[in-house]
Amino acid sequence: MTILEERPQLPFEAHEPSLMEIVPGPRPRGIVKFVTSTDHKQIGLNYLFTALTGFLLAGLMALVMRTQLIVPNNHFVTENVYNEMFTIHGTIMLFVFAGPFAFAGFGNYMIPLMIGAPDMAFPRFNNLSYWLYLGGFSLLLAGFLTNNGAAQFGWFGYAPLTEAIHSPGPGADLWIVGIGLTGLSGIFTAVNIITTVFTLRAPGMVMFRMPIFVWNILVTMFLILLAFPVLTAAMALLWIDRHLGGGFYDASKGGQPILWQNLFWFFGHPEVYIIAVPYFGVATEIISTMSRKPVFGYKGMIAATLSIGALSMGVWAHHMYTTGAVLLPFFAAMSLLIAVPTGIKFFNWIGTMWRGTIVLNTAMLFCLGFLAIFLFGGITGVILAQPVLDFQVHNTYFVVAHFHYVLIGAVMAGFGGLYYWLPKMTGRKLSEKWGKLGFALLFIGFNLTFFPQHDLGLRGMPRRIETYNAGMGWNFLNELSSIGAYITALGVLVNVWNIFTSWRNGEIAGDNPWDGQTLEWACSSPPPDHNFEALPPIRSERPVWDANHPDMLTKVGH
Ligand code: HEM
Ligand SMILES: [Cu+2]
Repeated sequence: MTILEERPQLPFEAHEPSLMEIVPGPRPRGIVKFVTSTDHKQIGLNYLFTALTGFLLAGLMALVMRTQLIVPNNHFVTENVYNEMFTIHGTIMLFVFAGPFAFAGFGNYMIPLMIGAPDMAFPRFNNLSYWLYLGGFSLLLAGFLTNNGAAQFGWFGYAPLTEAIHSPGPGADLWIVGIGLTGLSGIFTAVNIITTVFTLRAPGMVMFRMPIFVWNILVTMFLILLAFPVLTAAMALLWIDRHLGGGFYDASKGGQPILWQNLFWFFGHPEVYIIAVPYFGVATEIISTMSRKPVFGYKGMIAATLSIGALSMGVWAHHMYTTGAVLLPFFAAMSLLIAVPTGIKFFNWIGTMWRGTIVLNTAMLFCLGFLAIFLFGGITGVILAQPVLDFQVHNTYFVVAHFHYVLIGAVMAGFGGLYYWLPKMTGRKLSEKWGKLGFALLFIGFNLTFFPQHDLGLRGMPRRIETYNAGMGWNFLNELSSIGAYITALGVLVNVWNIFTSWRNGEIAGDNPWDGQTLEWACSSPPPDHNFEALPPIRSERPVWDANHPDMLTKVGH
């Protein structure tokens, strides 16, 4: 049937309110804004602030541990307290700080700006995600207030140690629910970001013109969708075991403790990339801007990220070599394969800097720090991926050194991101003088803390011990490591102080302080509620550069 009549004009259609119409009246401020805002920028800031708080608290716990270990036979804290410390330190660092800082903090703030969107696809859902995350963080901390204290079984909570009989009391339950809530929050954020990227890109912003940071977050969000539900399920089963008489992980009831390890690491290995891949994106943006060049091998970079994502789903059992329950050659081969796309990325980063006019400011220094530290962690990773070698150093300080190199490599890029993007968020630059000092302290302190731990591992010092005897040959290296931790802490303080003072008194940044290339530099600093007054034409992956340097247009090969 064909309708011949004109569609009747309804009166309200004439001035249908535009999506971004400014609501008149006073805007919420301060705490009310913090609680109620659905603006992706405010929510991004909430995440950044909360994650940094987590970093500081977990850092304090690290200092407690390193103080305990500075001399042999020390009694600074008891064994139980030491166990609580490494469990909650690890859990907060991973679930509250390192992951959400990048994918939810920078991700929320930057993705709509980078693709020319007014906000996220589901702003209220976004607000809910933040509150779930804050709730999870609070529950993890609440464990310390209970009679038996917080959980003490390590961040990967191996069965059967987590069963009610071995870990009685609410500390372990708070840990389960706390992780569950941050996991739900991550899943919701993933749904939100994926929808935003697929549906809200500005005209001209085709997928292959999106900044690498957006691509990396997109891949990360798919990894979250694949991995986090498995973690939630594992936690739910554990809860049933503890409270409803289940026996999933309890051999005496016909269950299998190794089931926990499989479920946990099926999540836990991708988690490493859920943490790292967004920081790869941050580093790529900074390196390209500060080298004043487009990203070298843009599509190769995206392909490498996609294959890292895919491979990372198939290597979980390299955490379980010594259980005797896994097919060693398969998991070793898969693990080694991941070095290939990661290597491609390193070549692309170097290629981006190659013959560039490099601006060696604090943000860029942090990226160079990231390259060096992450590379080193990657190399010890290749060592650990060989079963014959892993059997020697499994559960020693060699492993502690390895994963801190990987994770703190990522954190370096995160600090770089703060120096790079805070001017957009606050309108003010951070002090370069304090920034460089903060970088130097962090870089030196970090290496002093963790480099000696490789040797400690080779000398047989097991991880997760609260003290050791004097005659083991471990004294000097532990002393170095603890001194390094204090220097690292000083470096963190200098950077945090710089952030807060520059927020008020820093040099005014202007819209585009770094001669940036991607869309976030086209709006004012900080951006208005609706983000953009006008968009430059988007004809390549660096529209702002093309608009500002018409003589040096990006060659578009696609
Ligand atoms: C910056 C200074 C840091 C210091 C001094 C530090 C120190 C420590 C210490 C002493 C342990 C316990 C080792 C043991 O007894 O086995 C530990 C464990 C751990 N740390 Fe850190 N850490 C730092 C930063 C980080 C960061 C940034 C992350 C993650 C992003 C992280 C993640 C972990 C994890 C996952 C564990 C394992 C916990 C467990 O065994 O269950 N750490 N750290
Ligand atoms: Cu792994």
